[in-house]
Amino acid sequence: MSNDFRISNDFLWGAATSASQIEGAWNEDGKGMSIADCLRYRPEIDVKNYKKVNDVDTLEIETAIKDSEDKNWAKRHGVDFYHHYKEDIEQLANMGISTFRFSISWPRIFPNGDDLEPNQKGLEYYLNIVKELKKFNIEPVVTLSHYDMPLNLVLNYNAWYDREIIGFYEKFMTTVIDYLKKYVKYWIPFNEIDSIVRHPFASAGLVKDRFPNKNFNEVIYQAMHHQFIAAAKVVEYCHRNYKNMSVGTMITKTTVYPYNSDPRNVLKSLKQMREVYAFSDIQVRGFYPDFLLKKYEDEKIVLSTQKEDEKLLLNNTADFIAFSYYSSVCAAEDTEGLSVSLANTTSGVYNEFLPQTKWGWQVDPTGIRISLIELTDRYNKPLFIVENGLGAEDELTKNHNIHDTYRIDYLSRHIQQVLTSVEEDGIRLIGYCTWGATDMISASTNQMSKRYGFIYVDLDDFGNGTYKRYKKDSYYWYQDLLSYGTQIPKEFFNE
Ligand code: BGP
Repeated sequence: MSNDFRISNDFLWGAATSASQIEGAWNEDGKGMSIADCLRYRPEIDVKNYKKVNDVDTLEIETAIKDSEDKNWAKRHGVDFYHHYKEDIEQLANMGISTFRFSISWPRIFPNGDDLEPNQKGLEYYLNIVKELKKFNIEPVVTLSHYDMPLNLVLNYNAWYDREIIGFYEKFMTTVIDYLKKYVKYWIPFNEIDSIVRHPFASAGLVKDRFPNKNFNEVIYQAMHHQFIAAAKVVEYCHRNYKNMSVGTMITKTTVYPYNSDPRNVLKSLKQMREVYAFSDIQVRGFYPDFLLKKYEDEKIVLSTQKEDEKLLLNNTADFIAFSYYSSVCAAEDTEGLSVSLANTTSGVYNEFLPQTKWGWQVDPTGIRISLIELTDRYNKPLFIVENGLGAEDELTKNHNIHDTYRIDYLSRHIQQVLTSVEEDGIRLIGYCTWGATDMISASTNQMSKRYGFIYVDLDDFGNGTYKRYKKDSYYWYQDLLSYGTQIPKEFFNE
C-alpha cells in the first residue's frame, strides 16, 4: 500500500456556495425579489428548530415585501459577493482550488420569473463570474436553482405546484446555459431536490396557508414531480445541444445507522434512507420506484401527470450524482427515551459514539465513506461531493487571525476518508467541494455566526460589520493540501 493517496489529474478540488447565501445586492441591477429575501434570522427561535425558521406564511411574506431594509433579512445582503467576487475568486485561486460551485439567482435573470425577456445585467454578472474563474483555470459547477426562486411565482402562481412553472424554469435554464455555454460544463438543476419534503417553502415556494383545502403532502409531491420534469428537461437540453455538458442530480446524503442490532432498528434505518433514495432513484434510473408509488397509494396521494412525463424521465437520467454530506444519524423503531440528532435538515437518534456540534449535527468522517459506497453500489455512476463542511462560531482575534483548528480537524478527517474510499472502494469521484468558500449566511438558520468558510467575513447575525475578509488557519491548511496535486502524502492527515 502506497504512502501517498493518488488522484487523477482531472480531479476537481473546490469550494461551494449559493447565490442567496453569498451575493447580497438583493434588489440591484434589475434583480427581482426571491423567496430567500423573505427569510430572516430569528434569534427567538432555537437554531435547531430550522423548520420553524423556514416555515414562512403569507403574513411573513407580506411583512418582508413591506420592509425595504436588508439588515434583518440576512439573505438580502449575504456577504456582498456581488461586489467582492473578483477579490474572493482571486483569494480562492491563490488557495489552489480547481473548481468553484455557485448558483444562479433565478430572479436576477428573470426578475418575476414569467418575464418575456431576461435581465441583461444579470446575465452579464454571471458571465463575469465564469470569465474570472477561467482566468485562474477554475472549473465552474453551476446550480440552477438553490432555494431562491422568484417570489412573484409564489404570489401570482402556486410556485412549483403549478405546472406552468416548468415552462418558466425551462426558459430560465436555456437562457443561462446558452449564455454560459463556452465556460460551464457541469450543471445541477436543483440543490438537494429531496429537501422539498423538509422545507417546502425554501425549496419550492410552497406556502401552506395558500392551499387551505388540500392535503399539503400531496401539494409537496406534486411540486416535486414538476421539479423532476424540469430537471429532466435540463438533461434533455444539454444532451441535445451541448455534447460536452454533464447534468447531475443532487441530494442531501445523510448516512443512517440502526441504533443497535435489533432487526427492527435495521429495518427502520433502511426505510429512512429509502426516503432520500426515492428522489435520486427517479433521476438516476428514470422512473418512480414502486415503494414510492405504494406510499402515494397508502396516503391517497394522486399526482396529476402528463403522458409525455414517463418517457421524458426515462430518457433523460442524470449523468452524475452530486450530494451534500455533513453528518450521520441513527434510526430506531422505538425512540422513547432516546435523544435526537440533527443532520442538516434531517433528523434521527443521537449516536453515543460521535461528537455533536452546537447545531446538533454529529461529526462522522467514516459516514462520508459509507455514503460513497452506498451510492456507488446503488447507482454505479460517477459521484461528486459538492458540499461537506463544519458550521461553527469562529473567533476573530485582535490581529485578525482565526484559529479554526476544529474545522481543519473536520475537513482533514473527512477528506482522508474520501481519498481512502477512492483508493480502496472502487468509487468514481469527479471531485470534492467543501461547503463554504468565504463565510456566508446559513441556509437553515439565516445566521452569519454559523460560519463555514476558509475566509472569515466581518459581519454579524444582524447585518452589522465591515464585510472585510480575513484568511483563517483552514485557508492555509487547504492550500497545503491542494499544493500536493495528484500525490498526497498520507501522513499529511495525521499532522
Ligand atoms: C445544505 C445547503 C447549503 C448549506 C448547507 C449548510 O443543505 O445545500 O445551502 O446551507 O446545507 O447548512 P446550513 O447553512 O443550514 O448550516
